[in-house]
Amino acid sequence: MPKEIFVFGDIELGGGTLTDDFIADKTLGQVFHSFVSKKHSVDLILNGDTFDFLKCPYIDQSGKITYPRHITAQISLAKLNLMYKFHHRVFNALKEFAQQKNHRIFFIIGNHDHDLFFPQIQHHICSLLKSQNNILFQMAYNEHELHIEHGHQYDFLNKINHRKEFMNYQGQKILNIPWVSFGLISNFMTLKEEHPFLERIKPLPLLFSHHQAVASKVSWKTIEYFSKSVFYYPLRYCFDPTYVFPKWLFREFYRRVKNRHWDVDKIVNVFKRKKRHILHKNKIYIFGHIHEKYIEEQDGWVIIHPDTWRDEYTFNTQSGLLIPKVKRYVHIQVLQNKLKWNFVDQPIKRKPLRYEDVILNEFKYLKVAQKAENSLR
Ligand SMILES: [Mn+2]
Repeated sequence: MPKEIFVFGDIELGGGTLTDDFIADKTLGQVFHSFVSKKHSVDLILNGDTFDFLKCPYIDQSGKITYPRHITAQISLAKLNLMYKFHHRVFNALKEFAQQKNHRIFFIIGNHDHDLFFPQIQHHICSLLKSQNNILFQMAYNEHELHIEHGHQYDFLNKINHRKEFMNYQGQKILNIPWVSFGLISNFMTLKEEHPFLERIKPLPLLFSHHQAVASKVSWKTIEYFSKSVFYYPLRYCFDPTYVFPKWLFREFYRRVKNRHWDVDKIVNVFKRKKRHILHKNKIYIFGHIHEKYIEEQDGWVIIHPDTWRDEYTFNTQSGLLIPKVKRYVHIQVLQNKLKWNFVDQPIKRKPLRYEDVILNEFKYLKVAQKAENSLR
């Protein structure tokens, strides 16, 4: 076997709080662990949003939970330490993998882990994984006629300014994240804490049609943030670069509020439109960002979405059941003159949950789900 490549998208490790939706520690740890003993060359690609820094709170020494919008390296480090503490099983498996000299780990940067741009964060991850030269932080992976990137650069609401990753605020270097991310941090985390389970239920429009109260809260909060961003924040915080309003969002935002359209747009279509002239250059394209399974095969190339590793459910309205989504990764073999790929699905061994039960006590079912996920297999 000359070389193998494994691709995982949207793992979204959080800080173990109400806003952490990753519970598959046992399964993911075991899967990573199964790669350790491979003697040949192996690239493990974590395709963006590996860490959910965006929804992870900052907990200070007094134990106070906040979601600061001025994100310094020190704040990101505190969040990373929380994630390490709660998901040490996953980190340990990564650490063992990284000890093998033929193995490399690529952290592809996504919109939830923009914090990976901080050199201090990269350095700290290397020290947690006790390795250095085989751990890489990149926007994309381009080897063996294989193109892998998170995909948020084709989603104009979540697109990051790659030429300006940081801003200056009161003499400190802070992250320059998209306007939507600032909005999420400052306005929607309390709602997420009130309804920590609901956001795991897909598709969102279907959930909203069943849960009018939350649907209207989201709409009102959005309208409030939008109007304040136009009429109030730029004046109130005129020296704060995190409150600058991007005018071009105006039209899109209006459309989304009107249609209650909160799912991410199909990035594949944007990608194909923008990169049409170079599509033939690679054989396989892998994206994340959209939590969906997707395969599109054309003459000589294929586009793949392997879906997310966070805890999500498909809402079956007929039966009223929430079906846990399959966790999946992409396996690629680099053979002498061709690439071979396949999906590897992890079987679901958990029982579906009843939607009616879950909305009555979301907190209870967070625990039920976590327990079920980690006691099986
Ligand atoms: Mn993303």
